[in-house]
Amino acid sequence: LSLQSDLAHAIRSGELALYYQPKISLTDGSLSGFEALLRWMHPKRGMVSPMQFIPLAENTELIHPLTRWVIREALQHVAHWQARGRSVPVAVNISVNNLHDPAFVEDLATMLTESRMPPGLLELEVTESALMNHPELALQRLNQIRALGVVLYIDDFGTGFSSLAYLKSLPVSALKIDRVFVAAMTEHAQDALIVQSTIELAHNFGLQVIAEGVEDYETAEALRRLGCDIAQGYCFARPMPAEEARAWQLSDE
Ligand code: G
Ligand code: G
Ligand code: MN
Ligand code: NA
Repeated sequence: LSLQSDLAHAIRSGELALYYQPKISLTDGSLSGFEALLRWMHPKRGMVSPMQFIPLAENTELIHPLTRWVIREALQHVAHWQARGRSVPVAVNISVNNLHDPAFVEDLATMLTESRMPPGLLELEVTESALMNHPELALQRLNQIRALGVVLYIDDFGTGFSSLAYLKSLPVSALKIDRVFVAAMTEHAQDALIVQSTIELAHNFGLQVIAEGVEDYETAEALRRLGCDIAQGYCFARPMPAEEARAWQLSDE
């Protein structure tokens, strides 16, 4: 009856799906990859948001099989697209519990080997607050993951409390600016300044910047002028099923 016991069943019974949201290069408008976002088609409740069930999974051991399912599924889509001539990186969100799991890195290596995909086509997003929960362990795990060739991003950047010294030590390729700042940047000068300083900070550290939650062209254009590298949001496309994501790739060629 509970959502929690339903979730254990959902992982085995095909009720879960990954939706893909395009990430667009602000330099030339090309497709730079997708973020995979988990969806649960519950037989009775309809679509349940990950905001409801990820916390449930995190409070139980379910987050471990769940994240592994997501990574395998994403790698299968990457392989499917590559067989059709297109190498598209996919970013998967992982949770703080995955970083604390001693078996995670080894299992990740196994999943990559089994997929036969270049590890650089898999990107993992870790929120800034997840890192700060246990900074030294997180750093150690991120180094191990990076050594596999997987690309790392800090998600929801600007809402956690990482120090510059810590940030400098992380083996990440990009910062994703949290959408609360992006959404408000054309209306509020302070948010625009936060976005601008984040872009400068990231570039000074040799990192790329991805803006999320870009809902209109005015914001996309403001971000482009500030030198933001990549944007993602409803202005370009909503998260979509894998087959539609394939059609999107074709329209970009
Ligand atoms: O698409 P959106 O509303 O649905 O996602 C809501 C939240 O759920 C976001 O914070 C997103 O990062 C998170 N989320 C989406 N898919 C996954 C996933 O596969 N794993 C984890 N850990 N979080 C996810
Ligand atoms: O927390 P994370 O950044 O992983 O999650 C991304 C979340 O943002 C998902 O819930 C996704 O569906 C949502 N999202 C993607 N584009 C937009 C947008 O343009 N506006 C808003 N409000 N949400 C978005
Ligand atoms: Mn994310
Ligand atoms: Na985010």
